[in-house]
Amino acid sequence: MKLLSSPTSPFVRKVLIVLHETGQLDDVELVAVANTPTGPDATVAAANPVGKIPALIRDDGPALYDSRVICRFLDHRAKAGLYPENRLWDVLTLEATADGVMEAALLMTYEARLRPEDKQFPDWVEAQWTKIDRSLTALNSMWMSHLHGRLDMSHIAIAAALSYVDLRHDARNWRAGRDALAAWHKGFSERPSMLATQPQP
Ligand SMILES: N[C@@H](CCC(=O)N[C@@H](CS)C(=O)NCC(=O)O)C(=O)O
Repeated sequence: MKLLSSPTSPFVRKVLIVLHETGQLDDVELVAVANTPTGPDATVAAANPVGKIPALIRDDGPALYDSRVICRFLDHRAKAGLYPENRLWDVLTLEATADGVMEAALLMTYEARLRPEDKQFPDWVEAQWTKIDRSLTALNSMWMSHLHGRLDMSHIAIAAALSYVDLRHDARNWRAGRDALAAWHKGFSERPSMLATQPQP
């Protein structure tokens, strides 16, 4: 299989962490692409009509896309149990929260990097940050016992999201007032799967 990827995409990192954690790294060739909304990559568009990475090109079926679909497919393939039946709705909701954080953080990055300076809209950027802020507060206040439980997909997604906020929006200091989440992230970041997938900007 081929994974259309980029070294700093948090959505790609989710998939890479899953590949490491489930022992499937050797089954996938990474194909690096440069793909943005204003500079789309033709290979990506051919695999995923929505034009986003990650996309997983398989030998025996159509390409899979959206990190949530790919992660679930890889979990199923390895029978890894990252989506445990008895906690499924919590896991999926937390994965959606992590993806929402990544999406808002990525839109902030695009606004600063891709939109001409005279067209940038600070209120809109702040509105994206509000989504992240609220989500991290919810994780810190409601979900720490889940995060300290047995590894599941939500842990991986949340770790990838927090690390992306560190990479692009470090100045926002998300750890302030969120000691529990910060300590969890520090511990999780020491996993071999996290160390091996650190972004190389
Ligand atoms: N919901 C998608 C989001 C993927 C995404 O936004 N990927 C970014 C790179 S980090 C991308 O390819 N953006 C190009 C675009 O928006 O056109 C997923 O989970 O895979």
